[in-house]
Amino acid sequence: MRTQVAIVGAGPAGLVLAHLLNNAGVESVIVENRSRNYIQARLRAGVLEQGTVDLLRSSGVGQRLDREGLRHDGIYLQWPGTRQHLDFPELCGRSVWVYGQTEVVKDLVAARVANDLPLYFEVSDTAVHNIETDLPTVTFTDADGNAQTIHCDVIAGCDGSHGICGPAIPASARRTWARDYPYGWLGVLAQAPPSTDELLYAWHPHGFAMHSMRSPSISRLYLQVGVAERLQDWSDDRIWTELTTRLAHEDWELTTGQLLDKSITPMRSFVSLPMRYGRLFLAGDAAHIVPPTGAKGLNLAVADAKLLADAIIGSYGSSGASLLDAYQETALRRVWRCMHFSWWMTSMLHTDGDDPFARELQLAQLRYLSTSRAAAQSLAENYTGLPYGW
Ligand code: RFL
Ligand code: PHB
Repeated sequence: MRTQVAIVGAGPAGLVLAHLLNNAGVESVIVENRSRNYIQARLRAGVLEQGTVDLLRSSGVGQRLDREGLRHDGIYLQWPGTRQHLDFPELCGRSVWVYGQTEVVKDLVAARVANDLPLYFEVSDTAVHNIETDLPTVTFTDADGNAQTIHCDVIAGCDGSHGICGPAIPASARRTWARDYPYGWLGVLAQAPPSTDELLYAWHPHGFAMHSMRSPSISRLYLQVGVAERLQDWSDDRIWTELTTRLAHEDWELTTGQLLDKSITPMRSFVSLPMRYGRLFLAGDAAHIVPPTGAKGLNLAVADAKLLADAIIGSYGSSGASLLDAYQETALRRVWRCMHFSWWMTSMLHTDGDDPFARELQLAQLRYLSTSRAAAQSLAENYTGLPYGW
């Protein structure tokens, strides 16, 4: 088959890119190796920046987000004895929305299917070819076992951190930057009304804990655990006891409930360049990963997709190749800002061994955030997301 843009991966990056291209009349084909049910159920991020929400709305997929998304005007930072609220609209004029990544994916897939646009699920053997030429192709085996070839102008590698597009760039042309953390997050989804009106990030001598939510009846909670921890060693009772201890605050109670899902995610900061090699462009987790503490992974994937969509649309119009040529440099400004913010939030909130010096620095930083408007403002503008074009 022939299309203008072949997109590998139907995560937020690939789906947003395809949606924006379609709005501008640019054709694309998406190939995804998982099933529709799988990608619509995979539990991941939960916080949308103001810019992500504005983009989804203005591009025509914001109706359910408007109905069901929960606007949040701040977060709580907590450490023993103190629960500090940061008021985002007051600090920086912006907010965030709690609306699960699964919901964003469902809305974008529904829009694509409703318009009868090509989206192949359950493909295998995806490979990219001739990326250094003007005639790149993507080959794959479709769900019925038929070998397929897509001829295109541009390949968008939106296939996440375990995809095939990044590794298709010759190793001699690649450079990576990485930081692995000696801990991960044990995440649970609970049938329990949220016990807090805002997301709560808590420093505790036992390790970080956080209280988030998905709806008025479903809570999402996380515990810092060691990298080697195994899920089978965490009974539901042990999880609730530890959450209750780490999130404890005077005159406040954590509502417990049935656990609907449990998982452990390792934490990593990672950048792999180039984001462009010939006619192959990488977007989202395919090029960079952040630890979840700053709630940036999904938003960064959407920001890349927006930038790449504008560049590809421009390449068919009067601006020619200039935006495509600028893509990596423009994207990287936001990527490294988010790398720093996510690393900083992570380092401030997670305990790392029993280092008393590190612990006092973390508490000094938290106290500073609660007393200095300048410090709080910096957190607020990064958390709610810098405007596009920044
Ligand atoms: P995605 O969402 O991983 O989508 C990539 C898609 O590509 C498909 N794919 C292929 N398709 C065809 N052929 C191949 N060879 C393919 N290889 C892969 C995959 O099946 C998938 O559908 O990347 P994208 O679009 O860049 O979006 C990025 C976000 O998903 C990611 O940054 C965040 O979800 C990160 N993240 C979290 N971020 C937060 O802000 N808060 C969180 O709580 C949070 N939890 C998480 C996370 C990421 C996780 N991963 C990647 C393991 C929890 C997990 C488990
Ligand atoms: C979530 O709701 O899953 C969530 C929220 C904020 C984060 C990370 C995850 O920083």
